[in-house]
Amino acid sequence: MSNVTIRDIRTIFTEPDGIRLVIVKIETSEPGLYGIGCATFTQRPTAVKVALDDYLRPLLIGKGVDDIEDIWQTSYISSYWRNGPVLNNAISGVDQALWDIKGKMANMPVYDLFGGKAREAAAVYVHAKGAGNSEVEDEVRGFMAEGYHHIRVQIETPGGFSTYGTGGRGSANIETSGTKPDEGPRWITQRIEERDPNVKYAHPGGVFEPRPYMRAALGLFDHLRSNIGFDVELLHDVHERIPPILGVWLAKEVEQYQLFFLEDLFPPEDQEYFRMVREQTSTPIAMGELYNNPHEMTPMVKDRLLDFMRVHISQIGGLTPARKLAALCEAFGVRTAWHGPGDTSPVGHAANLALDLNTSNFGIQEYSIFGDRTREVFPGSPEVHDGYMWPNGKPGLGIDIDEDLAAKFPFEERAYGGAWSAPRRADGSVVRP
Ligand code: GCO
Ligand code: MG
Repeated sequence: MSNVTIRDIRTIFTEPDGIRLVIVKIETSEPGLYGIGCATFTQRPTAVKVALDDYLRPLLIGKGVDDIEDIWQTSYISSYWRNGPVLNNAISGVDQALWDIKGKMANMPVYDLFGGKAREAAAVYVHAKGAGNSEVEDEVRGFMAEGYHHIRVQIETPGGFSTYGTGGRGSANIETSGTKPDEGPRWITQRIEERDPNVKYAHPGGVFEPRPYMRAALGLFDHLRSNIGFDVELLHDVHERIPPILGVWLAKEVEQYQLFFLEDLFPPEDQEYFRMVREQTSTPIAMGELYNNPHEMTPMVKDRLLDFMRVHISQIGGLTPARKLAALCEAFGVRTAWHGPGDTSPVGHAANLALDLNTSNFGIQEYSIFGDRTREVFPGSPEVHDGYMWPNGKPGLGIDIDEDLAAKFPFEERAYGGAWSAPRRADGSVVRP
């Protein structure tokens, strides 16, 4: 038992490449000993800071750094009501920072604290996207030439919406991932503009219709398999946007294209539909980034309704709960595929990597290519080459933050406070991600 205590807990905001990142830094009673953790909830960053400054900091200052499990449990119940993404992200920042500290004290990487490596590096997937089949094909070929074996493919939907979400080369395109459609089925563009020429697409998130999207996606898979073949693993993210029964149909239709996985076919609220999918197709299913509590995943795992668990580690409270969720998944043959979009900081990616290396039921690691400035702000950011993310062997999470440089990239002003800008259907109704 060390006598090292938590001296201060600070929240650091930085936006080096157009995505708002939230980092927690725990300074200890030991001069020069500190840890960092990811608490990035890019749509609600200031709420996470309030949760840290006003609630966790007063609770934890002066506590010993050793007992991470007790600190996690104490923090989790300190709000009594079960946590959502804001409180969980706050706890995650503390939790990951404490694992970082413990590794530094033990002079071991976090994956060694967990029991060592089950593999040398973690296979990653990257994001290819485009307005048409050939554009996506070019991106896929480019990534294959760079050594990637797993590539997520998304295509702009005729009539409006880029189904990208975030990702790609440091893309900032989270809040307004829609586009103004210049073409697409006339009944979409025409109907809105004929109804009221002044409307002119008052949908910052774009217009999304299920059938054009599904036709475009199936056409893309057919094009890629016909032109590139089956020696590359293709993934796709439905992003929860289509009516459930169409999701059942789509999961069957894509079976011929042998996807590595089909992600977020349904929103969490409709997860019972996965039972229909499991009875009708062997398309590998990925789900989880929108879950905020590990217990939401339990029914899915125990009934083997998914193949890849896609939880966003900071949304469920950090490495401490994530390790347990990975172990639960192992018992049911479910593999990990931790969420790793542009709105996960390199610290969060380093935390993902610690589990990727240690857990035997690793599946794949999402990697949203860090922008150059982001890499500079976070020395020790995991290196990626030949399609794998590699550890640097340094103690703790093996990464740091250059606070002076981080301060040079303050959060930019955003419309609507940086809210998630959902697409709308042609009739103007909002599409729930
Ligand atoms: C993914 C996710 C992201 C999310 C984004 C939300 O699979 O990477 O769907 O694209 O949309 O993380 O902020
Ligand atoms: Mg997703």
